[in-house]
Amino acid sequence: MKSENFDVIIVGAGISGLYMLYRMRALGLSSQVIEAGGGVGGTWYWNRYPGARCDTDTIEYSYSFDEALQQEWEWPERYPTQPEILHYLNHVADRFDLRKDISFNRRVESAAFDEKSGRWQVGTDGGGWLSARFLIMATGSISAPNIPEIDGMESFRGAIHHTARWPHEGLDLIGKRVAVIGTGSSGVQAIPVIAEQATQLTVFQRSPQWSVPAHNRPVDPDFVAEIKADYAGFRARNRLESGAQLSHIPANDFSAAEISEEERQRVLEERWQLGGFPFFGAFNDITVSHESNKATADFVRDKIHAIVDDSLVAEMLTPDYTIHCKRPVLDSGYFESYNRPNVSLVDLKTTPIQAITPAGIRTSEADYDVDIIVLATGFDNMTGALLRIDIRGRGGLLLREKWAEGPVNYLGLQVSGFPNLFTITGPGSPSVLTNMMVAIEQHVEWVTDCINFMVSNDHAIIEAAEDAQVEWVAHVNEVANATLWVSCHNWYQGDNIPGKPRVFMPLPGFPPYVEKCEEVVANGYEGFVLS
Ligand code: N01
Repeated sequence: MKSENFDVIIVGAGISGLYMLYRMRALGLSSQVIEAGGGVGGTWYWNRYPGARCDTDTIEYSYSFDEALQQEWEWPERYPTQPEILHYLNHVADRFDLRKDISFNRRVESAAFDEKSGRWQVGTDGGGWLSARFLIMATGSISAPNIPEIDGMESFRGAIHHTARWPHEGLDLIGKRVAVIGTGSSGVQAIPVIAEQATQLTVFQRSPQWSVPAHNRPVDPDFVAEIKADYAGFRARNRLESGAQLSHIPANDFSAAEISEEERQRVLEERWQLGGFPFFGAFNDITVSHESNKATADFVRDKIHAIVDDSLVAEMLTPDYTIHCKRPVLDSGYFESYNRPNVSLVDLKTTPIQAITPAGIRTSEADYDVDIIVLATGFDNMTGALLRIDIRGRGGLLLREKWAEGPVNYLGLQVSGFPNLFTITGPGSPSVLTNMMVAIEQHVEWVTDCINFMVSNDHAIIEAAEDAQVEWVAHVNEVANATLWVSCHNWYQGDNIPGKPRVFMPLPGFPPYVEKCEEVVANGYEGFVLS
């Protein structure tokens, strides 16, 4: 039987976990990935809802660590579909022979630091214990589904499916009456596809979205050839020059305040035609300037009203908060769906859901009979996947207690009192405000260098210092508070989860963050205690 004692345990076989395993192996460390799912892929293994697709261009939503890998892989379209990304991640697992060190269908339920041995004891749902010197939480920022508690849910005669737990065998929606609750990225992607299949689709909207067209299209082979001629250069520019944004097309270098109304409209229309995240870069200050933000929002408001035939429905679909404050959403025919005769919209702000009944959904105003309810209700983001595990550090301190008032850590990488435990793209790091691929690679590489340093220098323990952590949390708050991201209800601040402490979790600004991480290392792991 395989030993259950390792140098490194990695939780999760998604994009982070796979790359972490590859790096740990290269250091010659015995490593094991524990994965709850039946295959690799993390978010792309679980999120199989109709229309699921990434909203970052394929050319940059892929690993950059291996030149041959990035040269050989061909993506067919501008944005990859969920099956294509899963295919890619399976290819990576095979190409680097990663599966032999991954334990599938095994969920980590607990992890406790043993102060005597300086090792982590990890408990899984299959029973038994594993132990390791280093514990790396590659559990994903957006992976713990949010299943709302609605009265009567268990009484529903039909089926209820969360978008992130979609049946692997698919779901036949032809001829069905379908309800979708939630209009975030998942709902907005699923709605146009479901609308084409279902007899009747009723969308239950709590907050409207400033969605912009994705403009998906086949990739241009000339463009790809040009990138691949210097892929390393393209990646480097993406990482630091354009700040690991969700598009390689940089923002314009002016504010709305600097140009005339006519020029604003021209620039916004040009960006609208580009589609996707470049739209939000029409001005260089949409996340900090009310003027640029309002000009952009007004433009999208007009677009929504131009697309949606029924002006009352268009009004219901138009947000009243700052644009780009909630995580931006891209769509392919979302607003157009509401012009279909089989699609209707229910505004939960004016008519909240009261219960799920055996026949469907009851709001304060009406009963809606449906066959299938789709919960596109998102996730307990950034902290959920970590806090659903019983993680105990020094003295048995529970991470859940340490984070009772919100997540605290140093660099988004380590929590004081939890030695040798690393979080990949944890709260307090740029993570979800960037192209996740870039943020993940940067974290995996930093952790690899750190572990290599420890092993080479005979250090047993690394742990975030409490004072460095306090300073870091204050820094994250200060940076976030200077932006418009704190001006609305969004999941960056945990607003979507009842009772979750309201703390802005990701850190805006990738290049300064990378600089800080490098400076910490250059100063001998400043802010960490090594022993
Ligand atoms: O989740 P969300 P998601 N009753 O939290 C509503 C990434 N992603 O799965 O806004 C009724 O954004 C909630 O309302 P409100 C991306 O980073 C990327 O869509 O909280 N409604 C909201 O409308 C994204 O941001 C891709 O008021 C309830 C919706 O449900 C993140 O994942 C694709 C409710 C949830 O939206 C999460 O996206 C998919 C309740 N009790 C996801 N609770 C791409 O790459 C919540 N809602 C394209």
